Amino acid sequence: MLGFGLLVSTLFVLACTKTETTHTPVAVNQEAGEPKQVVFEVKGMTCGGCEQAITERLSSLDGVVSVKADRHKERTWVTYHDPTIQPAQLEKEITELGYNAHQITEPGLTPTHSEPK
Ligand SMILES: [Cu+2]
Repeated sequence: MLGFGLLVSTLFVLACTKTETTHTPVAVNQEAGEPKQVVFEVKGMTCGGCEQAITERLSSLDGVVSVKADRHKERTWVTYHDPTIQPAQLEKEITELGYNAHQITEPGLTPTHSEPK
């Protein structure tokens, strides 16, 4: 009993000490990669249902963190975990739903009204 109590308190002290001393901000491997964002130009979305279809389809995929589809801007933004899923597969998924998707490299792009050129 005494030994057990001592052991528990020792562990408790050790745990406290450890929390106090290891306060160095070191990069932690939380997931298998940092979340990245990719933008697709998606043509063919005509209503809110289209946006929802794309959002639901991509959201159901492993490695996808968040999806935002905008039919007016003809864009779909996807936040994903890099090694788990690749932009090429995301593009393929959107295409399989019947839309014309192309990955574009314009980070932070938020056009107001984009007419087809
Ligand atoms: Cu629609």
